[in-house]
Amino acid sequence: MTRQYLITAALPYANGYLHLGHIAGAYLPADLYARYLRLAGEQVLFVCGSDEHGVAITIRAEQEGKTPQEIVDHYHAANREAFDQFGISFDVYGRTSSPLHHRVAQEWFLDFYRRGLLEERQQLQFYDEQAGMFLPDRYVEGTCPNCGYERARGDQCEQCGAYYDQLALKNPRSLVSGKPPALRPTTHWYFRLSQFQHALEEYIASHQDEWKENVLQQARAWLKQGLQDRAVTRDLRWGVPVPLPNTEGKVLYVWFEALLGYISATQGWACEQGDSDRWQQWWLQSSDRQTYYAAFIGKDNIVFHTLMFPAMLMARGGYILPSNVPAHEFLNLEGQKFSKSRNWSIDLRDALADFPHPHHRDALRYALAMNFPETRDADFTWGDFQARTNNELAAIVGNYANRVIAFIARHFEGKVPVLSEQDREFPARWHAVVANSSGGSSALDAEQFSAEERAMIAALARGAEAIATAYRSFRFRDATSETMNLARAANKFFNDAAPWKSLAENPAQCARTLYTCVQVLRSIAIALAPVAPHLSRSIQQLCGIAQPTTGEFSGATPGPNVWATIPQPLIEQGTLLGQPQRLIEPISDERIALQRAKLGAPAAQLAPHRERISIEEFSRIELRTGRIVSAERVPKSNKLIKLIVNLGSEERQIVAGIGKHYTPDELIGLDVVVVANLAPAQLMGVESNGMLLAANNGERLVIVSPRDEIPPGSVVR
Ligand code: B3M
Ligand code: ZN
Repeated sequence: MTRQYLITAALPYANGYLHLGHIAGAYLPADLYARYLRLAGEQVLFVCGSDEHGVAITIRAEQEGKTPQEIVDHYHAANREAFDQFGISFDVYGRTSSPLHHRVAQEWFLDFYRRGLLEERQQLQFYDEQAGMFLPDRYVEGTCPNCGYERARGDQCEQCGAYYDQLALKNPRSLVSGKPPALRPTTHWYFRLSQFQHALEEYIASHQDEWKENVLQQARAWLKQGLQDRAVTRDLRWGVPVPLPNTEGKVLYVWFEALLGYISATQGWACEQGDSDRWQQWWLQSSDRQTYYAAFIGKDNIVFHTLMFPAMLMARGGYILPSNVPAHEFLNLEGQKFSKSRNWSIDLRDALADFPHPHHRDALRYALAMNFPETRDADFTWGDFQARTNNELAAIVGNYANRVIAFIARHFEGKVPVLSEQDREFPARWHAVVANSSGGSSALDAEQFSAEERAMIAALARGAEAIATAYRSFRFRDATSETMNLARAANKFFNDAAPWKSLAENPAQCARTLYTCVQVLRSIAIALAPVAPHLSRSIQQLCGIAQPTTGEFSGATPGPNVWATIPQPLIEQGTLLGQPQRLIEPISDERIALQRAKLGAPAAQLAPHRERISIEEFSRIELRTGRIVSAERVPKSNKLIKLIVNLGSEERQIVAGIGKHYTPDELIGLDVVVVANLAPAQLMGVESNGMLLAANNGERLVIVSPRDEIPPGSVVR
């Protein structure tokens, strides 16, 4: 029986840029899972795409003054590129606005329609008379019928999570005109979800030992309330048109068709593979194939993936159901909820732009993985990112790689040491011991391996297994910290084996130690590949591996089980290694301060960055410290102040536009920084011979002043 893994990650709305909360919620965990499984030789298909319909898109289009199509084209491309740069290794990234998806969604709707699974209902719906339109859920706001929250949306309450019919809202108002809406009759089609109550109860119960508690709890709460039939059409123009006669102005409900986006994306992938039926291998049940389907989502999508989608798949018949729905809780940012409107957010694309080095991007993956909101909400802070980059990835992994490579460069001509005659059997014995046992140190013969070697090999074997178990059970924080523990063990091995001592006393032993160190370096690179694929590749290259593997085999062609090789010594003696190098530059306090300063700051007022200049261009600017000796207002100007500034060798007259922010009195005696070689200028008839540096925070000017005592005229660089 073939086994395979279908992995989906919630289709992000193409109505905005992804932020790190989204990434930690669904995409990065899904990617870690996919990459680990591929490395373990499993057959994997990793599916995602853009959710391009619904009012999330039309509202955005109105805000930006664009058409919905322009909006989705832009954000689809932007999000796809950001995912790619961040190393999210989807096998396919589809779009729900594609003709293929429209066809698939309409086909499902018609199938349900013909088989009596949809019920046509006349109903009253909120109608905005001023705007002349029916109001979809998100265009109405009111008081939650469940908890009384006053700004609840038309279909779901953000406060308590309740999910209801819009007519249940109390005190409704239209978000288009702000007025209370009228009620008008309209026709919609309801999916008979209630018919699946029993089957879904059994389905959820069958996973009760395996699924996360938060997921089970939400699903059970819904089942307990009793499932209601749900309207799967809407009065809206943007979306998949209802494929029935006389339904002008009606589209399929976005959630109904978006869930089918996983299937249509797979169909698109199959077509690209040149075998349009191949999608069936992934979605249809079969007696000779076992598909484990993991649907990664954030916690706000639980009901759709544990109840609605399974019901649809059951209704259609012959389809597999999610085997697990490993929903994450929410990630906070520096102690507060992510909020784009308060500018308390980090867009993935901004983080990528500010940290362009692939190893820093991996560091961000690592820091996020160590803080995944797996069982409860978690917090991301820039300080933690810095500490994990500098004190863990750089100081433990990077340092180990550098110690090993540098030592070998210096003492072994940059090649994997050749073992002495007496150690000729060492690699074979190592292979044998990891093949014959799960690496328990008892299996390692004390006569054949030193105490340090025994500890190291056992750590590799046990670590590889522990990490694998953690990945397979969706414990990504554990998987990631166990991975770092391998690198810790490697540093300990290097310290304990002390090759700098044996170098002179016992060269054969020194060679054996460094031979071991390189093997371990490769092992670490493989173990790191899911969380830090770019870094993994660089380390493998350092180890002289020509074709690094980081888990990019797709479902069409599964790869070998590379994970199983972690405890093995696979690099040949004499292999030429890479040059010593710093793999991960530490992240400075300044860069972190810059990131923090962006949070909450009104983004519109931050001027965009300018084109880069060379150091030569910069050196043409003469900056010097100066001390203000006198200051007086320029007559008839409330802005200009005439200053005399001591520049050490001379006194300069400078006219500065700071009169609205400083009084002449408070300026006298102040140390400042002056552009000293600026061409003279006349300001309101007064000559100015230089310029003070000042920063503008959008509201006022702040003069730049040296923090410590410094003689006037000192050069500033
Ligand atoms: N577009 C909703 C969200 O981003 C969404 C998921 C669709 S999964 C089929 O929360
Ligand atoms: Zn509520």
